[in-house]
Amino acid sequence: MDLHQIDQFAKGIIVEAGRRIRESFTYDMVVETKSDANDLVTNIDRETETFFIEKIKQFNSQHKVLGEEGMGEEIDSLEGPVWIIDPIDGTMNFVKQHRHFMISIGFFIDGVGKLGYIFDVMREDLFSAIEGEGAWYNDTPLRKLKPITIEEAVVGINASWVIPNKKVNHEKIIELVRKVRGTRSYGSAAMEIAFVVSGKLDAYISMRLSPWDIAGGTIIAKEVGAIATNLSGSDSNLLLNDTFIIANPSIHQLILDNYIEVK
Ligand code: 2AM
Ligand code: CA
Ligand code: CA
Ligand code: CA
Repeated sequence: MDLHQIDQFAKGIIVEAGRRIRESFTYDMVVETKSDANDLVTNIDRETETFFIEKIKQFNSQHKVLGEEGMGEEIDSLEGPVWIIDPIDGTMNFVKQHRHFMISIGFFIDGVGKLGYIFDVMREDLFSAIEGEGAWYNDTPLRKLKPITIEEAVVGINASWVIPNKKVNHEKIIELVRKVRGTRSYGSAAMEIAFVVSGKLDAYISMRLSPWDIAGGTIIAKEVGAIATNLSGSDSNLLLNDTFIIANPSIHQLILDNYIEVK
C-alpha cells in the first residue's frame, strides 16, 4: 500500500469537504441535539461524514470507516486499513461562531497510525503527518517540540475542571492553573491537539473524548514528540471513550504525577 498515494487522496477529499462546508452552512444548517441539550449535531456533520465514506469506498472498497455520526460501519476491531473520522470537531463553534471547527481524520493499518489530519475549515489550515516521515503545518515542516518548564506552559483546559466533578480532584487542577503561565479553552479537541503539536499550547487535557476526537491528532503528535495518553498514563484505546492528555514531553509526566488525581 503506497502511503503517499493515500496521503494525496486524503488531502484532496479534505480540501473538497472543507469547500462544501463553507459553501453550504450559512443557508443550509439544521441543528439537532444528541445525548444532551449541549451535545449538538447538524445535517452538515452527517453530510460531510457521508461524503468522506463515499469517497473512501470509491478509492478502495476494502477500507473500513469509523465516523462520529455513525454513517459508516460498526467497527469492533482495528484490523486492516481503517479511517477514523470526525467530520466536524467543534460543532458548537460551527453553529454559534461559524469558525474554530476542524475536520479530524486518522488512517490506521492494523491499529498503527499511518496518516493524520486536522483541517481548520474556515482558515483552510492543514496539520498533517505521515508515520515516520514527519508532520507539517500546510507545507511547512513542524519541528520536534522543545523542552519547557511547567511555569512557562500554556495549557488547554476548560472551566469544568476547576469545579467539583466526578472525574478528578479539582483542588489539584486549581494548583495547576495557578502554576502555569496561562490557560486557554477553544471548544474543539482537534484544534487544541493541533495547537499542542505546533507549540501554540504546551498541553491539553480532557475528561472525556472519543476515538474520532483524537485519531488524527495522536498520529501527528508522534512525529513531533508530543505525548498523548489517557489520564492514567496509558495509551488511548481507539475503540472507546476515555480521558485524554497531550503534552510537550517535558511536562506530560509531571502534570500527571503532580496535578491529576483521577477519582
Ligand atoms: P464534537 O464537536 O465533535 O462533538 C468540546 O465540546 C470538544 O469535546 C469538541 O471537540 C467535541 O467534539 C468534544 N466532545 C466529545 N464528546 C462530547 C459530547 N458528548 N458533547 C459535546 N462535545 C463533546
Ligand atoms: Ca459531536
Ligand atoms: Ca469531536
Ligand atoms: Ca464531531
